[in-house]
Amino acid sequence: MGGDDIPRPLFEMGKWGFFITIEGIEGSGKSTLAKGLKLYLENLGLKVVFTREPGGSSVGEKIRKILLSKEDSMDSMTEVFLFLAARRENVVKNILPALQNGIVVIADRYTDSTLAYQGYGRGLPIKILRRLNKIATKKIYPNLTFLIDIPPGRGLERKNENDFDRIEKENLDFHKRVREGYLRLARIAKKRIYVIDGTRDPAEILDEAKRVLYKRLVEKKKIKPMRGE
Ligand code: Z5A
Repeated sequence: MGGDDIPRPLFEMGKWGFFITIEGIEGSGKSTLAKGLKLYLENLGLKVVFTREPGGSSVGEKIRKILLSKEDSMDSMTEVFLFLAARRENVVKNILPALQNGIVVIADRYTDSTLAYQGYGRGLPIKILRRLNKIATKKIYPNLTFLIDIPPGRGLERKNENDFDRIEKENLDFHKRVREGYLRLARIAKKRIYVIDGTRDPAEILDEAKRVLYKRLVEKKKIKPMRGE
């Protein structure tokens, strides 16, 4: 039978929400897309929690300052543990409670960032990083991930060189490995990770993401589709 004139949220308290992550290299447009999707979902009548990593919680934001500080160098494994500590706190304090209350969570970066940057970028073993991600997240994985793909030079050009953080300051080869790593992850998790060409206009990127998200929410019975769909 047909639905209503507008898509209707079917989220309920006590039912699992929907978890969206946005990934990509620096300056790829993650925050821009996150803002657009949040507004879109709220206009559909859904409750949305936005979070970012590293950060998202009070402890996480303090860890973020340490991680991105230009002053300190850091052992690669120290870096992993700090990203994971921030993630754990974000899962426990924000992500899990929201999902348990039937809320949509949008995270600007999550587990794939660790695999792409610390795994493919720094060369740490992917298998170990996957295991550590599993522990840090209580096995809370995204329902849908948007990977915004752009060439590394393009992303860095969009930012002011003087503001580059510790990781942005890495050489171009590092950023190329991260991009390739992301694309490899997308080939492995085809169903979850949707790759978007990030070299286009932000409005076009948002439209494509909205179409994909809408379809997925209908499939997962999180919204009742419009009449005739
Ligand atoms: N990191 C890690 O190594 N391991 C981990 O596990 C995690 C993270 C979680 C912090 O990330 C660093 O931590 C990051 C990875 C590492 N390091 N690096 N390098 P972050 O997310 O805080 O910082 P970022 O990756 O550099 O993201 P950003 O600066 O927030 O960029 P963005 O969100 O992708 O882009 P934006 O802010 O939406 O847009 C940037 C600019 O481009 C802005 O002026 C926009 O107006 C413009 N823009 C956006 N879209 C477009 C399009 N389509 N065309 C033209 N211009 C655009």
